[in-house]
Amino acid sequence: MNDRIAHAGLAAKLMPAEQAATLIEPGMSVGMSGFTGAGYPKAVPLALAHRIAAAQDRGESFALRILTGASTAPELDGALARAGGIDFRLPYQSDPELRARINGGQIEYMDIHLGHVAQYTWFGFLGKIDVAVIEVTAILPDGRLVPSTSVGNNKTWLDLADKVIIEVNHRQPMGLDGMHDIYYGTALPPERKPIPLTRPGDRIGEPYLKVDLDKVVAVVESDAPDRIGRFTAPDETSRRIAGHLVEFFRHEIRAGRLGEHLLPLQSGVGNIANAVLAGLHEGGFRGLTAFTEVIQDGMLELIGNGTIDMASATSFSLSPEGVEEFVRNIDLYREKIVLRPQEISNHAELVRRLGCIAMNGMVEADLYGNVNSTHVAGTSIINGIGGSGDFARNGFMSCFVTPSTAKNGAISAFVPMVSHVDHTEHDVAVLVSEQGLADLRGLSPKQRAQQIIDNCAHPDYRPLLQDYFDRAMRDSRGRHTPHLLGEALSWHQRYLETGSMKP
Ligand code: 0RQ
Repeated sequence: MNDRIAHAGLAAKLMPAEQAATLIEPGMSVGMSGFTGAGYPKAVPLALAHRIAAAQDRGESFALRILTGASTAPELDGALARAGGIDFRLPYQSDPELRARINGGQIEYMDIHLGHVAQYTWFGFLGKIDVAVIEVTAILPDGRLVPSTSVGNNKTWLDLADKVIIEVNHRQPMGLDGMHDIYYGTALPPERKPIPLTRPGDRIGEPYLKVDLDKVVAVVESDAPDRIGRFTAPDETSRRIAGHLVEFFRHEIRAGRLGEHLLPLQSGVGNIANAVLAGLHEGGFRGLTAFTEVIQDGMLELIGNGTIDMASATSFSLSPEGVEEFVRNIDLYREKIVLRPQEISNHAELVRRLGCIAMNGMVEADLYGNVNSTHVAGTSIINGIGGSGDFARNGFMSCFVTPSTAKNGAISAFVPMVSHVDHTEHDVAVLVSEQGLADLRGLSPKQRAQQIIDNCAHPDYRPLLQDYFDRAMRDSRGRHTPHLLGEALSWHQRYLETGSMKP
């Protein structure tokens, strides 16, 4: 026994990762911890990848269904994908090896709202969970688990899996103890009750995860950091996007639709989301709250400098510098951060009740405000919808941000028709690029189109979009949402054929 594994029965199940990996058989469904590169198991998946590679060298097929909270890291998604060990994966992912195999057609990938994963599993829509592999910070004397840097779907995997493997990561700071709030009150319809949370900082559950000790088949120790890359410093484009959004919030305060503390913020992943947060501090906002999924460096900074008073999330996604800062001031952050299961952090009921301001990145939007967050040219996935849909559909106001062009201007982020739809025109309130902001609330499709062309499109593409819109207004059979169907996706086709959307 050691101070991180304080339960005698579980300490007796301590074994090397290689031995634990032998408990996972081909064809199993494995629920793993991990969300945006934080709190994923680091030892067992690597050992499993070796086991799978060895089996395949012997000519035996060995692939698994891998379910997580969200994206993990090279030691999990990367290693298992490279070994050919994944045949089905859900939900959000961002590993290049895994992405290549999904887009190559070797892995079936289900892109699902992050807030739906737990209930889909409880409903039985995803089949049986054979094994849970969960990273924790420590095991208490009574067998309860101190969660790690993400909560994600861990409660669901622990509750539903037949067998449980626990990875105790000595690298995770013990100061995490007390930061989590695990709600055990969810039930299946028709027995569901209101979730008693009315403020982002409310604690409605308990700090620890519970596990049926008889199901635990192995305890493994690890000592490795979460692996998250560095964010690029905000550039001129992202600063301008942030500036437009901050100016818009001020306008909304003047119009009496927002108070000076705004409403709980949700902020997506990526460099632009990070820059928008920095813009809020520079814009002089104070006393804000966040009800979001991920705490990135930008959010941590806002908590540290007093811009944000309280943040609720399900995970961290911090650069190495962010981790240093977090560990240095963990006692402060524990007072101001609550980490919850993702079924709660992303719950439609709570997002609607709190009135979240959703701010997410996107790939492209079309003239009418439909948003594609996930696909390049309609067929290749980037990361997945993540939680953007949970917040966009249910929030007080749904904002999507993007540079007006991608790939050095060869791609316009504003196109006649999106090549894939994640968020329909009905769920999108505000679009922002470095060119400006289109407030789509209360507008008809044609009114929205003119706002998007005038305010968001890049000047290189603005005349092309206007020309398409004018001709669609003239020649389209229906004039409610005018389109030239034979031409609507021609920009994407041109990009595939010539490398540019420009004619
Ligand atoms: O690719 O790195 O190869 O150049 O997409 O784009 O501009 O760096 O922006 O980091 O904010 O990511 C939509 C992917 C934007 C992200 C997306 C290419 C571009 C680049 C990244 P390169 P940027 P960001 C909460 C919310 C869905 C999930 C979500 C995302 C790469 O925001 O995954 O919102 N969102 N979750 O070149 C072709 C276009 C493109 C394009 C950008 N129009 N066509 N490629 N790119 N626009 C968090 C969670 O749920 C966990």
